[in-house]
This record gives sequence, C-alpha cells and structure tokens, in this order.
Amino acid sequence: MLTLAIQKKGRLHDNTLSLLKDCGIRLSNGGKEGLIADADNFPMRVLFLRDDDIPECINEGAADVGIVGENVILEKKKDLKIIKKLGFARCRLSIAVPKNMSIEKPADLQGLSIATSYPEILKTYLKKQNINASIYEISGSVEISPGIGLADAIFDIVSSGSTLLSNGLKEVITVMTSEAVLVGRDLPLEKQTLLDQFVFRIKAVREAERNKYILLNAPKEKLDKITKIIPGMKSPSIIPLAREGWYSIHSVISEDDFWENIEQLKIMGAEGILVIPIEKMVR
Ligand code: PRT
Ligand code: ZN
Repeated sequence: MLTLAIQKKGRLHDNTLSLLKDCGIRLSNGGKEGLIADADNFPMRVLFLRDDDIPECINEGAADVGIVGENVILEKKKDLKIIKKLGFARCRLSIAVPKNMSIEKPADLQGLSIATSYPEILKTYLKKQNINASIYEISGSVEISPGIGLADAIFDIVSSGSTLLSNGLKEVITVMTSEAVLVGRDLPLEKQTLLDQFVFRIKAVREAERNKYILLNAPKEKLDKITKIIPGMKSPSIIPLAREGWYSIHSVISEDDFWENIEQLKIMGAEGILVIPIEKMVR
C-alpha cells in the first residue's frame, strides 16, 4: 500500500483530488470527509493534512509521498525528493516594498527589516546574497506589515499581484518560483513499484493536458508540407476521403504551439480543422 499525504483544505486540495480522479484512483468516501481515505481500486491510502505538516509526515515515514508546493518543502528543510512537477498552484516568492521605496538590486535590502511566513527560504537567500537584514516571522497577513510599521519590506507568495497592489506594495525581487509537486523519500521495492505505477498515470494525464488531437482535410499536393507541421507522435495518419484527391490527416499537436500551428495549416490549404482534447496520452 502506498500512503499519499495531500492538503485537507486550501489552494492545492481541489486540483489534487482532480488529479487522483484523472489517474483513475477512486477514494472510498470521494475524498469529502474524514482525515484518511483508502482508494477502492488502487493500493493507496490518502492522508488529509495541513500542507505545512506534509514534509515532516513523509520524513517520519507516516506517509510515503505527498503533494505540496515546492515552497513548503524548501521552508521545512527536509531532505525529500521531487518526483514530478504537477503544473498547478504556480506562484512566486518575492520581496515587495511600499510603492514609493526604491529597491533596484538585492544589495539595496541591506539593513532593512523584512516580514515573512517563510523565514528559512528568506534566510538562505539573504545569506547567498551576503545581505544583513532582520527577519520578522509572522504567520499571516504579511502584506500589512509595512503599513503598520512592523517591517520595511515583506517576503511572500505572489500570484496575480493584486494583494500587493491593494496594500500599496510593489514586487521588487523574485526569489523563487513554485508549483505543486509530488514529493517523496526512498522506498522499499514493493512501495516503489506502486509509486512507479502512480507516476506513470500522472505523466499520461499531464501529457494529455499539454496536447490536442487534430483532424483536418487537405488536397494531395499539400500533404507533405502539412505533415511536416504536425508530425504527431510517430507520424500522422493519412486517410483518403471519398472525394478524389483529398485526404483526412489525424495527428497530435502541443498546446504551446497550438495557435501558430493552426494559422500555418490554414495558409497551407488545410480545411475543416477539428481540435479535440485528449484524455490520456502514453508515448
Ligand atoms: O491550511 P494549510 O496550511 O494547508 O494551507 P495554507 O493556507 O498554508 O496554504 P494555501 O492553501 O493558501 O496555499 C497552498 C499553496 O498554494 C502554497 O504553499 C503555494 O505553494 C500555492 N499558492 C499558489 C499560493 C498562491 N498561489 C497564493 N496566491 N499560496 C498562497 N497565495 C496567497 C499569498 O499568500 C498572498 O496572500 O495569495 C495572496 C497573493 O495572491 P495574489 O493573486 O493577490 O498575488
Ligand atoms: Zn500551510
């Protein structure tokens, strides 16, 4: 049995449960109640915890793996392995100051006081930059610290930046970026085999999210050029249409190049382009 620790409530919770569902792992209670749930179709037990407790829980062996933000792993300073980046809960951890204060480079932080809920990450950063600054650790509402005279600057999570803006602050230095990751420790063979199966499923889900299935029609003379733009996994399927000289091309394209590809395909003479989401993708 593989024990997975996930966040009970908060920004990681919904995406984590969706990921498990997309991986075909069904929790006995739907993940809705209680602090422990067993999967009824995969040898997995899920523990619901505060995200801050997940690194310790893996380190102490109560859980084998966990899903948590990279920032939390770094802050807790546990020697854990990042197994797979998961692409959600993306954010950055940045230093911000009142909008009329001038900070252009890390050295300008010398002698300032900085409020944060992430003192370890900040301490490591300041040490690396050779900066002496005092750190005030507070557990929440970090953004109000400069306004109430608690600190000159803050070090906190930024996503859209609107919280900084509404507190009269501006982001001046990005210290790290973060996203949700699957994290773990060394495991005995039996558990490692289950983990490999779980990771295989996550990769198939993530690959599918990043790609789309594309179908289009094209005349024979355009096939060569078009198949070069959408080479697919091995090569595209080319199927003759009932209409003489015309073919249907089926392939896979990356979400990142999507619009550029579509424009090129239209210029090349493709018609009737259909783009369909992929549910799972195994290369
Ligand atoms: O209860 P528990 O301890 O489990 O949860 P938590 O309250 O500690 O964490 P939670 O659920 O708020 O966030 C979990 C993880 O999501 C964090 O550790 C980050 O890795 C990630 N994440 C992504 C964020 C944000 N985006 C985010 N915007 N975590 C927090 N915020 C907060 C930030 O603290 C600030 O107050 O949102 C505000 C800024 O947002 P913007 O959009 O205004 O810039
Ligand atoms: Zn937390």
